[in-house]
Amino acid sequence: MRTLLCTLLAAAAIPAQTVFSTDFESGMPAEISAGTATLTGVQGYAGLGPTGDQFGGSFLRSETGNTVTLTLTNLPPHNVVHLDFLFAAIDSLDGAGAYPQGDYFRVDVDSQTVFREAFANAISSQIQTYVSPPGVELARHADLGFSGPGGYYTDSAYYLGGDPFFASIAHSGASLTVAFVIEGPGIQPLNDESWAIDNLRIHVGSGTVGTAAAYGTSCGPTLGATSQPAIGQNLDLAMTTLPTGSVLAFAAVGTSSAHFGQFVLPYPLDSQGMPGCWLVMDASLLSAMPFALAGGSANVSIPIPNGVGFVGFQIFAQGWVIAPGSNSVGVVFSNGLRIRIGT
Ligand SMILES: [Ca+2]
Ligand SMILES: [Ca+2]
Ligand SMILES: [Ca+2]
Repeated sequence: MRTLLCTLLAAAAIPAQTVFSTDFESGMPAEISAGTATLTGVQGYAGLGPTGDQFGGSFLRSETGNTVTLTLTNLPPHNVVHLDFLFAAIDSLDGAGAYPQGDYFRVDVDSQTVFREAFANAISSQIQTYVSPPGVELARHADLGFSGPGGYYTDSAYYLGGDPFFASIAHSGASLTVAFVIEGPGIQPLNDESWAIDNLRIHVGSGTVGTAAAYGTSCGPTLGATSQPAIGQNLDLAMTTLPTGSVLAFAAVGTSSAHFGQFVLPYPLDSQGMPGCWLVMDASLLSAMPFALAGGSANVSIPIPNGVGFVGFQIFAQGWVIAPGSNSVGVVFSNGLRIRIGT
């Protein structure tokens, strides 16, 4: 079944591709125009980051007010770009406000600003506008080297590539320009405040926001999704309003809500002893994945393979429940769920 799913989905979308990657260990990449930024040892940042993607060796360190630009050309077809990098907020960056406050890390894609947030390290009352999602903040107000320790010179580290925002920037052109800068009214000299990036990687692919929407008619149970369908994640389905006496519950998943063999969907099951029930998908991928029954509801997690090749694909799910006495057959069907797999 998994093989079938993979085969079907792989044919449906553009595969992911890494089009640029540097850990800044082999000199300045030709694609980067660094201005006054230099390759510098990472000092106390070494080892911070998710497994396999940690600060190490050298990174590209810049004073505030200086722009670092990455230019890529001849990109393959895509509609989403993932800016994947580690970000070091070094020394006394001052957050939002007026001088010495006003230190905004800004990222422009093809000259359009896609990110501009203030970072604050110096004192706790300063305003950092960036709110990091889980897993993104690696260190905050820590002494990681450069100026200090002590005084205003604590440091912070972030895996900005792990922020879903940076993973799904709309872009489809054959060339890409990404400009990184800390700008604003608060810029100060290198040894007062600075920033750096490491493990800069650019991935392109096709990106889609996952959705799950109910359709069709139920003759008892209600099917819904409790997580967003996304590659590499479990899709969590829940059935509620189960008939009294339900003993087993199953999920069926298919690729069509229009045809099941020679039958046109939705197909009424009244003549099969299940009045008011309808078959609303073709069950071509799964016909009987069991739910866990608990009280009056039922839950199942369906793993979605981790590959951008699966993004954008549409599948259809329906629940069915064995409930003796609910009708002459003892089986009832839920509504359908139209599911689009996202990133
Ligand atoms: Ca490095
Ligand atoms: Ca420091
Ligand atoms: Ca400042």
